[in-house]
Amino acid sequence: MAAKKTDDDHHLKPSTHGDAAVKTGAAGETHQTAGGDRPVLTTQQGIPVADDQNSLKVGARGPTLLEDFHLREKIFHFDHERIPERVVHARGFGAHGYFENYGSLADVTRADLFQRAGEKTPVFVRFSTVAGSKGSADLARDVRGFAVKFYTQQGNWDLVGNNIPVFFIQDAIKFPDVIHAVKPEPDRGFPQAQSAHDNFWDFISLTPESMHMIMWVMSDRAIPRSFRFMEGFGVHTFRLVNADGKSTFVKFHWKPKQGLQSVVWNEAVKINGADPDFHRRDLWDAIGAGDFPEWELGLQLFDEAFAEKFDFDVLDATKLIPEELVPVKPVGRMVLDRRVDNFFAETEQVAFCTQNIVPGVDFSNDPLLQGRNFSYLDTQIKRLGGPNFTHIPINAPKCPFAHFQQDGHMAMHNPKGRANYEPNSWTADPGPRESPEKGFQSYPVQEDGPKQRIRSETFADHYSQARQFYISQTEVEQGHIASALTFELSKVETPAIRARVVSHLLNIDDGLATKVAEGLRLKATPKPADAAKPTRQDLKPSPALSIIKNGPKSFAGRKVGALVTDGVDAKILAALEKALKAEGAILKLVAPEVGGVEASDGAWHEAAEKIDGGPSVLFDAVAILPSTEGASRLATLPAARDFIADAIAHQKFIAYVESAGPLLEKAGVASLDDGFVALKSAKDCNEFVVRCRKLRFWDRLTG
Ligand code: HDD
Repeated sequence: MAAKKTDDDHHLKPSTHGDAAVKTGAAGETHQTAGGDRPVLTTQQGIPVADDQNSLKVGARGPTLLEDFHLREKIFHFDHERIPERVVHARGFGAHGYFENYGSLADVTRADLFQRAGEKTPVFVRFSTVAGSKGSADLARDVRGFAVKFYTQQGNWDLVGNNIPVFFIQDAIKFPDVIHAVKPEPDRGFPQAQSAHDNFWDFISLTPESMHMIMWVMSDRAIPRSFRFMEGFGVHTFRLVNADGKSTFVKFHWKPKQGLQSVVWNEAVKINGADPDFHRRDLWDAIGAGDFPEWELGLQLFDEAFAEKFDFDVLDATKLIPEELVPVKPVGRMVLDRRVDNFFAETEQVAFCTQNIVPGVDFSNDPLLQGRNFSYLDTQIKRLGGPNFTHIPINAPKCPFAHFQQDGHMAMHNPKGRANYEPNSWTADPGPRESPEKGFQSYPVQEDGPKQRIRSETFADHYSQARQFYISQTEVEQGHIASALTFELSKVETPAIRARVVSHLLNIDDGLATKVAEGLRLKATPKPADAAKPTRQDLKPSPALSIIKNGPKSFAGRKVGALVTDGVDAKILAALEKALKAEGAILKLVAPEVGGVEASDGAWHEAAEKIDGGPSVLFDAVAILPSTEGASRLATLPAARDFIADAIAHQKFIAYVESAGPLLEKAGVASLDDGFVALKSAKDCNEFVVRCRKLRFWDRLTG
């Protein structure tokens, strides 16, 4: 493929990223054109290519010659295109944006990005699933990674979080075990991107510390509607340190301005088939349409005194601090406003490291965090091929930097001059020197104790917060947790493992354990698992932990799929589109043929999807708008009937016109509940949009 002529173009011009050393040589403009504006195709060495269609042969049907350097280079390069995928979080999607600071946080931190109101710091964010490989589907039931790289004026700060505020394990030494257990089983190499198998649940059932996290991953948090509608959490307790050296503990939160939203499991399974790229496409489309997603960064700040008296250990990553106890203080907003130009260069090569912190931020002794600080640097060397991965533009700081690390594979920042060590006594070009005033200072925490492999007693309560999470959910959400556990354990082939998991659930909530035991048809209820500490029954529900209680106030950023045919009522279509636009939502037309339909006024409307490729699972709500004739035609198409049947089963709001009758009947609609809205006028279209703000008509499930 011919290279585009852009500033970043490595094929045409030496790289201009960051370092003067690489700009030397040619002025950078190609001196050859193939006609018009198109540059001549060259080899990587810049040699113009005359024929890119045929290899060099002896005669028309003779052997290919080894001297064909263009053929050899082209195939050699292709052979080396792949780099190892991430050992976890392999499937991800990134975007650029900025963090805008609300006001000075100088009282708690000297971190430069938090000093001045309104200051913007560039960021790159990568969202991901954990277990699946690079080509797996987006809607796996899984934790989502939420990794943010802040390019601050004092270096890169990576906040490598998840969309769940707690973790499976308390000590990094168990990370390879939990990941081995969830990944495809080693003998058979499956299942892909799924926790519903024996190895995972075997490990979990033998690891009671995972129970709180299990409540989260069996909840709707693990099947988000989109990256845009999920929270992010730094998980660990970190420290903030101010200019006077005073330390404050902190937990980081990202709150989506768009509100929280998830899909239901039956929908997730179908989305994976209909559009395995559902999440990445959503982010790509939203940013492309100028509907930039936004999150507020919030801090939970607390001191040693709070940490001492809190019911749980703040160093235990399987615990959270309820927001009702320590409120989340909003300190800035992050806006994602730019797509990547090149997926590989940016999303694939970005290297997050928890060890990347800036002056004013510091670690805590959380043993999970301490282990992570080794793992991320180590894995980047394997993945990106050497110690110079910071020379890759997406990983390079955007502030001035100067150090004596040198050479290695693919070194791009090569200092000039003689000095490559310090101290040195050269006067001409001595290079950088350390600065006790400006440089990073570790918080001088006093540590003392015997060297030992031990888990603190304060980490021993594995069930109380799991229970607190469960009782904080709405009835609908509790039902989803029970169904998810039942589904997953039904895929487990070993009955003893199923029973062992239920024995833990008995320590969390009797009702939940009973539902799951019945769902599995366990012959006998197991004894509750031995618990190091009894489950506390007195923890109050924390409403902040429910998705449904924290839904959006508007339907903005959501999508309605309208099933249309020739003869669609032009007035209704226009009114619906207008009402959705006013709300900030989008209307997509789904038609029997992708070419489109002719509306009642003779106007032509192109379709976004042919019915087979646009099932209702891809939309937040649907509108059934065929003409009478169209409805009869659609009634013969299984995809059209499924469109409606699924929308009903997934508790979606459904707008319809009277002429849709024959289709609704064929789709098995027996009675129209309050989730259906008849569209007769523009007013009805507005009413439909207002109803959609609730996202789902949950009463259809419980009523
Ligand atoms: Fe991790 C990737 C988040 C525990 C070792 N992790 C990775 C990514 C995210 C997280 C979001 C993807 C980054 C990207 O998009 O490139 N990980 C977490 C969170 C954890 C956590 C929130 C617990 C609080 N991780 C964890 C432990 C270890 C690792 C305990 C090892 C001891 N994680 C890695 C890794 C990865 C990684 C092997 C794989 C690819 C990468 O780092 O760059 O180093």
